[in-house]
Amino acid sequence: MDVLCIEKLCQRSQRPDVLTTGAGVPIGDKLNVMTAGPRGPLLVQDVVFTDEMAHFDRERIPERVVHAKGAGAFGYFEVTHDITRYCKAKVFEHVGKTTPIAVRFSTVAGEAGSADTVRDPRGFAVKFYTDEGNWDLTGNNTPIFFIRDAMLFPSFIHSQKRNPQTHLKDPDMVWDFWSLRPESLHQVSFLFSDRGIPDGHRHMNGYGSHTFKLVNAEGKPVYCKFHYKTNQGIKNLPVEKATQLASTDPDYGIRDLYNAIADGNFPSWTFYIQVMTFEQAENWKWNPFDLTKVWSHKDFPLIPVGRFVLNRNPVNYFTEVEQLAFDPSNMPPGIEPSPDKMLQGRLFSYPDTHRHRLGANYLQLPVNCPFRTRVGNYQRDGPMCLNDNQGGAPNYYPNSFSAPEHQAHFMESKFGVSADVGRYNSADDDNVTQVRTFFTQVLNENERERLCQNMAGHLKDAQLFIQKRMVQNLMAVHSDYGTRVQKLLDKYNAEAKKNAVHVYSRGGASAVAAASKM
Ligand code: HDE
Repeated sequence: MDVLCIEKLCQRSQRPDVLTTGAGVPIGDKLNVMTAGPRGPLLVQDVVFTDEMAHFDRERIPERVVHAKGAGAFGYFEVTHDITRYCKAKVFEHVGKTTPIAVRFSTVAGEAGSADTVRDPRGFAVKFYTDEGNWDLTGNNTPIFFIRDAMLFPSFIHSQKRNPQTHLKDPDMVWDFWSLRPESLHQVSFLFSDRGIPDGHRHMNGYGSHTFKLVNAEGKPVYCKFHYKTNQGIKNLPVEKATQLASTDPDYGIRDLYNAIADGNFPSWTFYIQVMTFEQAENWKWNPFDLTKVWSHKDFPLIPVGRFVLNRNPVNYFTEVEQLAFDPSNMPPGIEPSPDKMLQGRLFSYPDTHRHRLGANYLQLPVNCPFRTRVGNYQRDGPMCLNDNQGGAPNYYPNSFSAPEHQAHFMESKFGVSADVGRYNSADDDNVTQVRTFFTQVLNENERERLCQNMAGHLKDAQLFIQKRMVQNLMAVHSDYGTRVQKLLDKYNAEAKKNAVHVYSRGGASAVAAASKM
């Protein structure tokens, strides 16, 4: 039963202009508390007041541990090209088919009130409400990521957030982690390039980033990557403009998206896949499941699939955006995970965080519920059960009565694994070749110069031994990269010495380390 059934049962006897308590009881006075005499004190029996205040006291739910600041919108996905030879998922069933979607754009490291125009990757998460349940493509605006092993994610995020002692952002922590983990070089280079500060959310591409598996109706699998290219054109903010907007219009990204949709200027993206056969994966020069690597478009050309359009703003931010919960493990038949260690780690993390942030029945919330299909299972009860809890249907399986049965034709594809179980160190899995290509071939000379300036302008605030280690890593990519950044650092360091500038929270991370040795 869909959650809206409860709404349908409502009699709605109250007129819309009548102010009520949360329990629907009409209120006579909502401007003055009930007191003994004009000067007080208050009475406990003022339930109009306590009803209001107790709810207010509970208004905040935990913000997302990452990607806390975001903007959401709704629209549709339309198939423009047939890819049924690769994938049996109904969302790609035939050209012309449309599926409703929800999209949330976000920054990563800042809190819910932080500025939209900071240098940070952008989240680009798409929920497809398909006929076969929800498909969540929870991607970013970059085709790669900082790490390739899920074990490192909490530490990586801690290094980007606040120092545990000073509660300040700490360049020592940021660059200490990055320089100790050179697999981050590719994403760090992308981040400090012009694309590190997109101009709002409409002018950037999105990527599923991971390698996924597509399976066709014959059960034949291929590996795939998802790309969504902006039809508005790529636009980035110059550093000075971004810095200025961070103080004058910190919600620039939300505002830009909301106003464009409100004005009927609906943003859209063209959706592509890249495909790699299992045989190609066996013979590829890199691990095809390494999230710090891209698949060259020359070897694995983009195949057009469709487009998506955002044409509706949220009616209520909290219910439709704050409570919107993406989960990479939501995959309809025909779309499956690859062995990518990062993707596999995410399959656990997202539903886990939603159960904490929104509650065990978060999938019943209207914005999360798979409203294009019917949920039939044996899960029952739990806090805030919003629907009919599947009525009197059997709550155990198997059973001898009329109830949902699993269907063999929806089984995941089989795949072979014969390997020794272990904790495999992937730290040195070629961290430089693709970064070199990015530096020398993807960027032009002006872009290279800005990348070095942006990076040095931030790295200068880390301690010298960390700067040195980072520059060594850049040298391994290309001597020009390392030399340029070092030159800029030399200038900054000389100035800092002259002016005896005590930068940032230096001492924070080291003070914590010192304290732990006491
Ligand atoms: Fe996330 N990430 N992530 N992430 N991520 C979350 O889920 C996590 C990763 C991404 O608009 C959290 O609901 C782990 C890659 C987006 O609501 C959390 C790992 C990519 C969003 C989480 C990653 C992403 C999140 C925090 C490594 C791009 C916002 C709150 C193993 C491909 C979605 C939440 C939205 C949010 C965990 C890495 C994208 C904690 C463990 C790689 C767009 O579950």
